[in-house]
Amino acid sequence: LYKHQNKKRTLKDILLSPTTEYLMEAHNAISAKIIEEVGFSGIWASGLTISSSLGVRDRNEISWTQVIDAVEYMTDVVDCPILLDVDTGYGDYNSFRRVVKKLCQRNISGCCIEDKIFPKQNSFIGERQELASIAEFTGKIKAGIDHRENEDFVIIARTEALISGYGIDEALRRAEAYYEAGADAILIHSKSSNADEVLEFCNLFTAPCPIVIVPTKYYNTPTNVFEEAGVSTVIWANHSLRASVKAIRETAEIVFKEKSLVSVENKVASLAEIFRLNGEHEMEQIEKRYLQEA
Ligand code: SPV
Ligand code: MG
Repeated sequence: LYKHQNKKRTLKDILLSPTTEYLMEAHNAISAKIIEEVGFSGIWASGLTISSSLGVRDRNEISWTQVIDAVEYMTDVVDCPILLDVDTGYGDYNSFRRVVKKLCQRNISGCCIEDKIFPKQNSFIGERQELASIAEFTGKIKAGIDHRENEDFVIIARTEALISGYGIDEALRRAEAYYEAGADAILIHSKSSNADEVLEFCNLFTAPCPIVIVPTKYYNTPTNVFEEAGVSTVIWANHSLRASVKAIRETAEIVFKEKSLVSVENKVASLAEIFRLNGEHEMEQIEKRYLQEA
């Protein structure tokens, strides 16, 4: 009851906390629940992994209402905040303000919007992806800020300037403009295999604004380097899906080959664990209260 009032911490708390915080990817309710139970303070609802888990590309092939429907299963089962990847905002400033309104109504804690062109492509494919103009993108940020219905709702502006090969000056110019437009944090994305450009950005971006990073490609950088650079929040962006894909394939291959469950039974989650995760135990309580003997 009154679950929505029980969110442990807001996304704003996480972004503004003095120490570096970590969000981990989830793409459905069961992965969200596991991520929260493990101890993460929040969840990254990834566009890449939600799309991929539904069998489609990270190119806005599912509609934004389908994305929100998918995320609603996640918000239903966790108390920790969920940051939703809304790609480019699914259209212009007008589409984005409606998205923000609906996310607030569905109790999603915040969103991250990127400065590319609809329909987007994933940052790790293609060469020089086109960026939105600063004027257009700051208009979108402002429209989102003006239409949030919950004061704790967070809008993170993500610049793809480094991804698109425009260099550090363009990334800084954009980040400063997005901060001025009201973004609660800046996500600086990079596809470099080392953290040099992201660390340079952290050093030169002096606005009093939290910085968020996604070290998918520069995963070798020790995490304390990000902490020392003052990074607010690190997103581990796709590892739940990648872990489950590998585990499903390995299990299926063994079962297929051996025509038997014997060697996998102790390697997969127990059925009891599945019933625990789907909340089956609560029915005992609820039946006592609502299921009267005739
Ligand atoms: C996602 O997880 O969908 C992201 C991060 O946006 S990335 O895949 O690196 O673009
Ligand atoms: Mg994405």
